[in-house]
This record gives sequence, C-alpha cells and structure tokens, in this order.
Amino acid sequence: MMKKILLALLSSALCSLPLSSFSQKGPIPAHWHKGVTYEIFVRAFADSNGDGIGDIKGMTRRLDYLQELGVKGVWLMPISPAPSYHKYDVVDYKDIDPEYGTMADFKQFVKEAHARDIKVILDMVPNHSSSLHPWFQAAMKDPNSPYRDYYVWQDSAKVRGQEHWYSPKDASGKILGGQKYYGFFWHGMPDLNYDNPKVRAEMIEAGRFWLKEVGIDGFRLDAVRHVYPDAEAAKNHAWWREFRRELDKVKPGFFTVGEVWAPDSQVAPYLQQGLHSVFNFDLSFALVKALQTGDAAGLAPLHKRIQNLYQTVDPAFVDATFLTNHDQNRIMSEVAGNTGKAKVAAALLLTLPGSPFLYYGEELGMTGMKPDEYIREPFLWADSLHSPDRTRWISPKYNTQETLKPLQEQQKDQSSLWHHYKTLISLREKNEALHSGVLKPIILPLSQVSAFRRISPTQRLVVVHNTSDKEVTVAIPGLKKRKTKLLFASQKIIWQKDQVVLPGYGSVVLEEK
Ligand SMILES: [Ca+2]
Ligand SMILES: [Ca+2]
Repeated sequence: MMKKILLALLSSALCSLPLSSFSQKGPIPAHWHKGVTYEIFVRAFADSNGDGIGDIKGMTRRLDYLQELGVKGVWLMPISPAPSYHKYDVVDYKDIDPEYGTMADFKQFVKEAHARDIKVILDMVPNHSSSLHPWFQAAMKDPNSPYRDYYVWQDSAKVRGQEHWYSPKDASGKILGGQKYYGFFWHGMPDLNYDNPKVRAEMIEAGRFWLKEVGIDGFRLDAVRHVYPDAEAAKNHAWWREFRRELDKVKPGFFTVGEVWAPDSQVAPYLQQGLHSVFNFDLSFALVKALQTGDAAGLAPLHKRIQNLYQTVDPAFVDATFLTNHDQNRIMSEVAGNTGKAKVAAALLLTLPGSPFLYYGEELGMTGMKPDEYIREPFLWADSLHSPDRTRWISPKYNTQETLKPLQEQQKDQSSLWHHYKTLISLREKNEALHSGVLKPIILPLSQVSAFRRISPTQRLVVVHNTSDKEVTVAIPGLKKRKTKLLFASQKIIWQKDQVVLPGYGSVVLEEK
C-alpha cells in the first residue's frame, strides 16, 4: 500500500513537469553511473618536453597510471588557447593552446584513452570569452561590428554601481568612452550575449567540433547558471535544452556534467533540461564538515534527501559526487593533514551513491589552500625534483618531497592513501550495490558514525564509517555475523557477537547473505 502511495506521489510529481522534460535528453551511457572520473589540471599533471608546463603528451604517457588507479573517465580543465594560466578565458573555442600541444597530440590522447576504456570530457566555458578573443576585440573597437552584439553592452550613464560592468580600453590602457560591457567574473572575461542566435550557434558549433571531429565523449560545463543571470533562469534552461537537442544530433547521449554552484533546490531544475548530471556541492560541503567536526550521522540522510529531490526531476540522473575540486581547498588541508580522516573521506565518497569525481593528487593526499594557484600544484610522480614528468609551472608551497610521499613511494607501500583509493575504486566497480544500489541510511545513536545499506537486485551491503579517532562498537539492526562476508575493512575489525568494533577512522563494507 505504502509503495502504491509513493508511486502515485512520484508520478504526480513527474506529471507536473513539462512533457518535454525527459524526451529532451538521450539516454545516459551506463559508463557514467559505474565509473570514477579523474579531474586533471593539465598544466600541473605531466610534462613531456622538459619546459616545466604539463602537456597533452605528458598525460598520454600517464594514461597507464590512470588505468592502474582504475578510473574510467577524465575531465580536463580547459585546454583551448587562453592568456591566463588556468585557461578559463578562451580566445579560440576550436583549438588547443600551443603550451599544451597540438590537435594531433590531443586526438592521439583521446584514441589512447579510449583504448583503455577511459572516457574523455572537456571543460567547456560558454558564459564568457577572453577579452582578447577576436570577437571581443572587434566588438570593442567598432560599435558597428557584427561582433558587437556577441557581448552585453549598456550606456555608461545607465549602469548603476560599477559591479560587473567595465569600460573598454585600447591597447595603451586608455579608457574608451561610450558603452560599458558586462563581465560577471572579471573584466578580462566579458559575458557572451545568448540572446544573439549567432552566439548560440557558435557554441553549438564548438560542441560539434569536439564531439564529432575530435571524438571526445562530453563536457563539464562551466558556470552553467551564469549564462543568463538568475533573474532570467527560464532563458538559461531554454539555452541548455537547445544545446542538448542540437548536439544529440551529433553524438546521441553525449555526457554533460554541469557546475551549478548553488543549493540543491536551485540545482535540480537543470537536470530537467539539458544536463545529465550536476556536481553535488551540498554533499561536498557536508563531507568536509563531517570530517572536520567528527559528526557524520547526518551524511547518509542528507545524501538520500538530495537524491530523492533530483530523482523526481530525472530518475536517471547521474549524481556527480566529489570531495573538493580545483576551486576549493584540497581535502587533505581541510582535514589538517590527518591521513586517517582523509581515508574516511575517500571511503565515504567511494561507498555512497553517485558517480565520484577525484581531483588529481587527492589520491596522494596533496594539500593546498587558496589562492587558487596553490590548490593546483604540480603532481608528485617521483622523488627527485627533476624526476621525469614533474611539472614546474609554479614553485610549490605545499607539496614538496619533504611534505608528501610521491606516487612512486606510495605505490610500494600497501598502507598508503594511494593504495586505499585504488582498492576502493576497484571494490566499487566490482560490486553492483556500491555503484548502482539504492541508499538506505541506518540511524544509530552514534554521532561519529555514518552507516548505511546499499541494495541492488543481486546484492545487499552494510557500510560503516567511523569519523572519530576512537574505537566504536556499532550495533546494526538486522546484522548477523554468521550471515555476512567481509568485503573491505580499512583496518582490522573485531566482532562482539553481532556487533562490529570499528577502530578510529575505520571503514568497513560487509555483504549480507
Ligand atoms: Ca611541456
Ligand atoms: Ca552570462
């Protein structure tokens, strides 16, 4: 009866959505439900030619590493030509920055990634271009240019306050009179005008180019909710529907994961439109907080609540979960360098539902705090400063051989954070309930414990994490020692009859028979 009521409630919730909400999107490739994706800042990852700047050939050489770690996808931060070090200010949407290599290098990378069953998604930055983009240069110099309307202008007198509006300047820095342009993030990144159909066509053409001619699998979409301001959210949704509709003709079901940095209620509508997946910022914040405070009891119920909300919008959505990304302090710094906490954080991420995204170096326990450059430091491959592939794009403040064991050493040490990640990624992939099962939070009178079941048609798991440094005895309702099989324990556990004694910062995954 309860089930019937729930189904009725769910179907009425679905009927209240526009009829087009599901038909807009092609089916999501199963890959994204099952696999772990690895975010790479190309500049910091692997250098192939000794100039100190990470590059595409360097990444290609390290694809075997990614395969060994067990990831099934990579998200590359922007690789198109751009004046800044981070390249979120594009000057050519259909090329590769020469600092990173050539288009031929990149096509080779995609081919070799695919040969290892690793999908490739690229960061796409549709909200703004660089102020050095030829479109903006033409628009700025000549108000009658056909590119003038590619951007957002307003008469200086009408601009109230200075926030987001800037006067164009000539090459010598002299302010040009007349109208001001809109740049939500920075004066060097003028917003594109999506009311202009030519701008929408340009961005769809760029999408077509990468999906069809280069052969990538999808996009991480930058600043999704800023294409139009929040007050014009309906136009924003219409744009993402158009993007999906047009590019599904090119590569049906191409993957999209959106950055919608907002509370879950504001995020959910994007799933109804063009996107398969959105980053779960609320869970990221909650995970970090749980590790910092040691109060983890609310994690699984929170995750369940967010999932329920998103599922009413799109039952097939992919929940892009993560600990921290390139815009946030690194998780190891958030837990003050405590490896025990970092291990629980990883175990939570990889046992809760979702399609987990790792940020490069997280698996080594790289630290880093803002400003942004220092959360994007060189990956430490091996011991010596001049070890092959180590980038030198910035002098590291946090991650040096004195402060961090490089990959080569961690690979030799079975107790390393790196082995912990590798083991959990493999466990997640091999166990249906871990990658595809539903989440059933287990409520216990222990604030330091996060406990839940993961249930799929063929498997039933009990997962318990201890976010404190003290041993804890956990009584899981219905759990019988003789009917369970140990699938994973980060440290040795002890049974007291049917209760599990979990060491400090311990995680355990049990299969119920
Ligand atoms: Ca290089
Ligand atoms: Ca905008």
